[in-house]
Amino acid sequence: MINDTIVALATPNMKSAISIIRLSGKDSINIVNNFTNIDLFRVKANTINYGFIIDENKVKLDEVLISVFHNPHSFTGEDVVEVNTHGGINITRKILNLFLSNGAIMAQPGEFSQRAYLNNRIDLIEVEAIADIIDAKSDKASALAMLGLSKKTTSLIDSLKEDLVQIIAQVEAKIDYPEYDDIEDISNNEFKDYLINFKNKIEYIISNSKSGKLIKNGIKIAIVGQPNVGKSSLLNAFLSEDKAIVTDIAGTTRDIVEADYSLNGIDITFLDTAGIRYSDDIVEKMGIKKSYQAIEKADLILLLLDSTKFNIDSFEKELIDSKKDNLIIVLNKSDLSCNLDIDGIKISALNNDIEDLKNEIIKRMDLDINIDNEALFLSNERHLALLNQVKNNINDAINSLNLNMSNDIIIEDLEIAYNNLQELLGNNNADLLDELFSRFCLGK
Ligand SMILES: Nc1nc2c(ncn2[C@@H]2O[C@H](COP(=O)(O)OP(=O)(O)OP(=O)(O)O)[C@@H](O)[C@H]2O)c(=O)[nH]1
Ligand SMILES: [Mg+2]
Repeated sequence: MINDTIVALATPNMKSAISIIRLSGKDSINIVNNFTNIDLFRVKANTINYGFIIDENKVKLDEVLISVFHNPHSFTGEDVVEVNTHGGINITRKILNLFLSNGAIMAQPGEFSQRAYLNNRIDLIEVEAIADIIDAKSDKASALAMLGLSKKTTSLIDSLKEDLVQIIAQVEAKIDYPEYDDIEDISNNEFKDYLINFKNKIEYIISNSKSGKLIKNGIKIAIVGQPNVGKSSLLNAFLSEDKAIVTDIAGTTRDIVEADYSLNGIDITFLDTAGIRYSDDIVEKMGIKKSYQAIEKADLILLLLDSTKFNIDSFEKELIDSKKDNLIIVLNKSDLSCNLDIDGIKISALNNDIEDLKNEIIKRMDLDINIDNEALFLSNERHLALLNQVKNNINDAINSLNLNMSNDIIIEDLEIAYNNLQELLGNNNADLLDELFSRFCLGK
């Protein structure tokens, strides 16, 4: 199997309070044991032990804490040693080099997790959950990743596989032992009901996954409109700080002002844009071009209108028509007189009166997501693609059933569906594994 002992920094390569150097592999205890006063072959597993790292010349390099984890009870399933050193860049590198020149080799990014997977300590869903936890930028994104780590996603897939096996077994029994009366025979209609039920479950998960993706990736909201309608004021009202420059001069914002915000635990990136109008000014024109690009890349557009005006512009009309599914019309300056006869959310950015708009965003983007409920979210594109394939496989089976095709053909569709579910948990597709593990940082 895997013979090498790998080593890497498990903490960032920068000055910090402590650094952790992690080794995994059959020589890891031996390698570190040669350079410490602690007898690592005798210490209790999973405990942390005080001592020193001492080099070949008997020079004490650092005062450290060392933990030993015996296979298979470690993250990788191999013998693992973790050395907590002081977090100086030089001393950490020195100790790392000591292990590298005495039997350990440098780990590739993700190699610790890869070994955990290859040693059956974790399945692919957990591998991805670890990457997601590291990447998570909001509370909900972390909670979502934890679902993957707590095996909830794995047990969901397992239960779907079990359902499918039950269905396949019943049909197989019908084909193989038609003469046995005691095998419960299922009618085509019953069979179809099973399949439809199963498909509904898959569709439910797919629809929930929309929320999962939102939680994981966050959303981009572009604030657009004519100059001086209060776009930058609105951005500042959300953030409760003077992030963007606000003046009563039309054309103040020339570039995109980007800011992070959290609404209901969901990560939001606001894009405050240059006011859209006809302009001869080269710089302003470039800014307006960027405003249109922001419109295209946004998940949601807040079209800000000045409610004291009497009518709207043609570009605003076009935007409302072409983007109606992901656009909210916002009537700003509602503290003044409202002359615009158009439906929208009334706010006053100047007075921080924006609660109604926050609620509308939550409603429109379905941000009221409760992670604690039993609904499962698959936020990962790979999972979703496979689940969609499963859905198609089941549809094929239902169609074959409707056409009175033979049970063998139907079973074939169901077996493909089963394999797709299996692939969610991991197969031996080497490209996929390389791609997945390379997303990790060194030492993970
Ligand atoms: N009365 C009132 N004035 C507002 C409100 N929001 C913004 N303003 C004023 O409108 C003017 C323009 O505000 P900005 O936030 O700079 O407008 P903008 O849309 O970013 O403008 P550009 O960057 O030029 O496109 C400023 O004088 C603000 O104080 C509001 O809700 N009520
Ligand atoms: Mg502005």
